[in-house]
Amino acid sequence: SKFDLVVLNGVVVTASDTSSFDIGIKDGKIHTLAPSFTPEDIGDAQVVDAEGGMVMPGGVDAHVHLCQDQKTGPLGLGGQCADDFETGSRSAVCGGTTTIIAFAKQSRDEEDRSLLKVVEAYSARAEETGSYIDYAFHIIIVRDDKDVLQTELPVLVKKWGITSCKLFMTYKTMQLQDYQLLDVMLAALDNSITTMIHAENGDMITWLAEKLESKGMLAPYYHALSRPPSVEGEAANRAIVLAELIESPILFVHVGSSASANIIRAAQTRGLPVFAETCPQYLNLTWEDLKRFHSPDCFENSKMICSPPPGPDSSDQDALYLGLHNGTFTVFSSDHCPYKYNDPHGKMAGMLEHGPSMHRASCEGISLPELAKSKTGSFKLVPNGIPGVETRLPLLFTRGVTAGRITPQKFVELTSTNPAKLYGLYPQKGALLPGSDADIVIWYPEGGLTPFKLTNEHLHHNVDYTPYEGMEFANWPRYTLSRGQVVWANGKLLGTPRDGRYLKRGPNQLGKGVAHFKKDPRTVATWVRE
Ligand code: DUC
Ligand code: ZN
Ligand code: ZN
Ligand code: ZN
Repeated sequence: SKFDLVVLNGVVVTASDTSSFDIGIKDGKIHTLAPSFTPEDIGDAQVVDAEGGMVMPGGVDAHVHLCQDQKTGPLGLGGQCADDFETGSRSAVCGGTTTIIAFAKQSRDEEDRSLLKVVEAYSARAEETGSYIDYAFHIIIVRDDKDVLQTELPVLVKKWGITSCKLFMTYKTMQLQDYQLLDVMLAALDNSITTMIHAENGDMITWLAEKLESKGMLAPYYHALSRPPSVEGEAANRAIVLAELIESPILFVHVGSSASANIIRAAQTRGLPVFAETCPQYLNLTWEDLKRFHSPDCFENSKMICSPPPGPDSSDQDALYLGLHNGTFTVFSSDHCPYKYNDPHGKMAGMLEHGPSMHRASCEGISLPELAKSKTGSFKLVPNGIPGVETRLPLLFTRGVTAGRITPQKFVELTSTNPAKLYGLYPQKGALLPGSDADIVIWYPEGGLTPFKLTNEHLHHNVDYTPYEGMEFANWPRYTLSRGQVVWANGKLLGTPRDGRYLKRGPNQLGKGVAHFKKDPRTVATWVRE
């Protein structure tokens, strides 16, 4: 017949429009959108009836950590990601996400000089288990070997389609100084690679953490106090100044505070190509969540440690929702950074140094200054990160779309279309155009799902908790289609880890800003390459 599969009776939502359409899929791609198919159109195609539910391009989650081990952990200070490509992609697809971009990470070890070797090793990890959905890589660069940048960046782009790198302004084992940031950013720019920045002032954090430690303030809550919003704001401002100097686009990942969002918005208002990402934890958690479990000092609160931390109170959440609405934020990603709680390579790494757990100690009345002396545990040793690849879409749907804070179109733009454009996957991904991959998420129609309270048992990651335990969800992806196959339906996983393919990406399609139009011979960007 004309189509392999048809999606009927859906309210199709794209980044620009909402309209009732039937969708015909052929050979894994979108073939036709029409107001209503006739029986002849449908023929013997497989039918998915959306029953009036919203039908959107599948989620593109451009920020997930998978298979990062002790050496290459997101922090570089230990910790082992609980999810590999199989379990991470499984969790993603059950939450409506059909594309993930994960981080291949260089370390400071000499054997990691070659970025190509780093990527090859990471790719082998993905191939070992396979992935339920299509996947791509970013590269994290922590050294500025000029020879490597010169010879290997072009190969990363051409051979691997890796067109984005992440640079860190904090963490001893990853932090680049301003000089190095300029070096790598310029090399990236010359290869049309988008620079993603982890903007936190590493020296401020080290200084504050030492002060807290000397006072015995080691409980998980103090992680946030070691990283007040100005830590992020200062680094964001500095990175913008560096990027403007060489007229480089720049993208801020995991923006957690209004301090940083305001600085980013001011730069955007000046016409600079500054892009930003925020994540579920910053819209749904505050400093108070670091005191939520058991007792304020209990180590169990380390479940909520992530960097940057969420803002002190809900005023930052309101500011970030505003930023989603008004365009400050280009993309909304999970920053899925999966550590188990009850695992010596997970959150418990924060208290392994000596004997009894901080949990027991704090709950048995041993004072924290005493613990500090015995070095039982400390927020400084806890791997930073929380899981969220599966809850990303339903959380934003419930608290953003259902609550009326953002439109359905904005939801699609932030979770699918813009990440596809920003990371060079559009219109293969992030769109429902004829010829696009038939990656589709279909929501329950209104009243089709009774709102429910989430528990970790609902989820498909390999983590032993969710930060959103007990939160009420108004909707959940009912069907997920990946390249035309129904891989998730009514709570059942139908796909396999052999379904996903590696994606080579192109350059950022969101533009370079007005700064690039003035070719003044006095500007650094003009003479620096001569
Ligand atoms: N950066 C991330 O991107 N994720 C978790 C921790 C971090 O520092
Ligand atoms: Zn980061
Ligand atoms: Zn306790
Ligand atoms: Zn991350």
